[in-house]
Amino acid sequence: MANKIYKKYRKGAWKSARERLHGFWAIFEKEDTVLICINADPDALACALAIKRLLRYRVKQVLIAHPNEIRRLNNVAMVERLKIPLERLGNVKVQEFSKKVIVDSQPTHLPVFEKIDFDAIIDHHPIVNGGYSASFVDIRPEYGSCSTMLVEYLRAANMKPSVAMATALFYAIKVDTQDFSQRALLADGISFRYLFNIANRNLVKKFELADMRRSELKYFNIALQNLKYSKARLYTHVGRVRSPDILVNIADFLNHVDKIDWVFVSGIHGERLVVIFRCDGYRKSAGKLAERIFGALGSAGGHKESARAEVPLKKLSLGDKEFTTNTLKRLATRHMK
Ligand SMILES: [Mn+2]
Repeated sequence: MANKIYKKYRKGAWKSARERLHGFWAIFEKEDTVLICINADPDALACALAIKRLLRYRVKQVLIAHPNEIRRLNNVAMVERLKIPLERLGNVKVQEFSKKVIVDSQPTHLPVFEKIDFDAIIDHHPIVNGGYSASFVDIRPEYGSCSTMLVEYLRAANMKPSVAMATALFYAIKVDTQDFSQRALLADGISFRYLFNIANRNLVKKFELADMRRSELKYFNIALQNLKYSKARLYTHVGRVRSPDILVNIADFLNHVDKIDWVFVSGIHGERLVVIFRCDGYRKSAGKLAERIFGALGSAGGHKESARAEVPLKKLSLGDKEFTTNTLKRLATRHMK
């Protein structure tokens, strides 16, 4: 029986979400131990939770594994606050699992995935070179998020997501569609609306906000101490930083100040000077200015309202002079009226 269904569905010609769901279920047996492989980002994490839910009571065991270290603080916040059970793929004996599923990714995306013989692939990325031999393949590249696809599976199965799962799926759709400013289908909107009433949106806000370490607050002190104001422009050099991301946080913070046209924040990371640019993007282009100032020395560019430059320190020919906020100001204004 199971075999018959499996054959019927393996071609991928499903008439409805229900048929697709049954096609997916048909490849599993009660004794199966299932490994779900993800490249851990919010969408993949949410999808893995949803698949785990779909397979509850249908298989013996489900484990979610990821090869990448989760570094992004927003994603760490999501995993910790939702208590998402995860294993590092390197610590898992892949061969001991009777079924392997990959979600929000494809076997060709990572060398570690290429070595695994997957039974099911569910994804929304463009098909790289097709022809996967998995029993069940559901790839819909037009979807804004893979979580939208999984919401369709859950609804077809009449499984209402828990608050935690709904929160994960809701956040995933927000992230992958960049709050619906990126490619998205009506289907993404429908899933989003469905989750809206179930998800904890305060928690979602917390995931979105959590992008700084407590140990990095000291850089704000330095930035404010070194802050220089002139002609509706703010300049500050923060000195050596552990991660250049904090310079972005500081620039975004200073960009909240009223009547400021430009914000310039610099810092040193490794052997490089990193400069973050902010402006209103109206009749100005941060990207172009960054290029004019630093284009010849290193990498520089961005958008109208935000830009970034990274320059090897030795290219700045500072001699034994230290880089300061005044140096930053001089460099910036050299190319401004
Ligand atoms: Mn995705």
